[in-house]
Amino acid sequence: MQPPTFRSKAFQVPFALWIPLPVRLSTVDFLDLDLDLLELGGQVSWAEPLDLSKVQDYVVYLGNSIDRSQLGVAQNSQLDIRAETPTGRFESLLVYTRSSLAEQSSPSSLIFQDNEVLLNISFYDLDLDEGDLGGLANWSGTSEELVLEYAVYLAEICEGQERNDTSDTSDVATWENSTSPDFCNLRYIDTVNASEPRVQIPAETPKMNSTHLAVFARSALVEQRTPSALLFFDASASVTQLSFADLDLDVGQLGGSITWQAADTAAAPRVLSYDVYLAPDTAATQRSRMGSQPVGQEALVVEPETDLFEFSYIVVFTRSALTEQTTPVGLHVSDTQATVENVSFIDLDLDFTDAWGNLD
Ligand SMILES: [Ca+2]
Ligand SMILES: [Ca+2]
Ligand SMILES: [Ca+2]
Ligand SMILES: [Ca+2]
Repeated sequence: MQPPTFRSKAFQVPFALWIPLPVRLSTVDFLDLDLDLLELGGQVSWAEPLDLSKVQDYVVYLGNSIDRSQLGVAQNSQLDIRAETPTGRFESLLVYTRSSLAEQSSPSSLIFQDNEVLLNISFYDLDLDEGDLGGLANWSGTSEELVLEYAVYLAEICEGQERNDTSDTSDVATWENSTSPDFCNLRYIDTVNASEPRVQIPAETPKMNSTHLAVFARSALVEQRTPSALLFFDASASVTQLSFADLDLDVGQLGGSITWQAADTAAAPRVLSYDVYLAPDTAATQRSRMGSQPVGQEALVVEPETDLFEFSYIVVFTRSALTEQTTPVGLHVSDTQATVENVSFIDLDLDFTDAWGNLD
């Protein structure tokens, strides 16, 4: 007897073959360990009849009231369903005992549960540079019964995602094209145990073209093909309107007040403090610390006679709970007042000289 395929019409057997066997199986058990929707995988098991004398083997199908599709034949009381087996339009697992003459006429059956893991992911970016990511990603909706671990990636939606299936109308294509997008250019972040559904993404992780965090659940059998995903927010927050008037009249020395305005981006609430440095350029890979201020104090006093050394920029970095920015806002220091124009300049800034005593 040829097993029907998925595309078969209602399964029909010549009447003469329906010879009932005296044995009927008890409970059929199955735990779906393929964690994608519309896909099954795992072990079907059943209790064998006490009298095995007439039993040759067991035939397992996916089925519904009018149709069925053979999954396999088992010699004992279990059958492994390979991962990624499409559920198709079926809702039950059917197990028939088979003698040397024929299959049982009515099977033992189980309405299976198609398990799917769909996570609710969140990520709070605390790397305040645009294009850098860093911070905690975590998720809920976990099932420790089904999931052993999670693999976490950065990903982007594949080009030409809007594929319609007019060219391929087979059943299989219909099942495989779920509404969730496919992801491309996956970049591995980490794998974590199911009991710890979170990942610390290190600061300075380049965003590149990634738009999503993708989390694949892994069961004892197989990893999901369709991940849960989050369209993440790349936080960025830099100070604005950085300014400084040098009131120290000596060449090569600074004195005065550096002022700036708080970041004006959506991520501004993630800024906790500001770090101020002197640097030779705006990249500020080399720098000399001047001081730090908490948010709310957008100014730093530079005491007179502060040496400029070889530096020519004041740079201000924002700092989050995770890290300091990589790319600061910079201001070229104009140290030109310290020439003959300085007399009139002093007259304009009596408050400053009061505050710091007499200038030399
Ligand atoms: Ca799968
Ligand atoms: Ca499933
Ligand atoms: Ca960022
Ligand atoms: Ca950074």
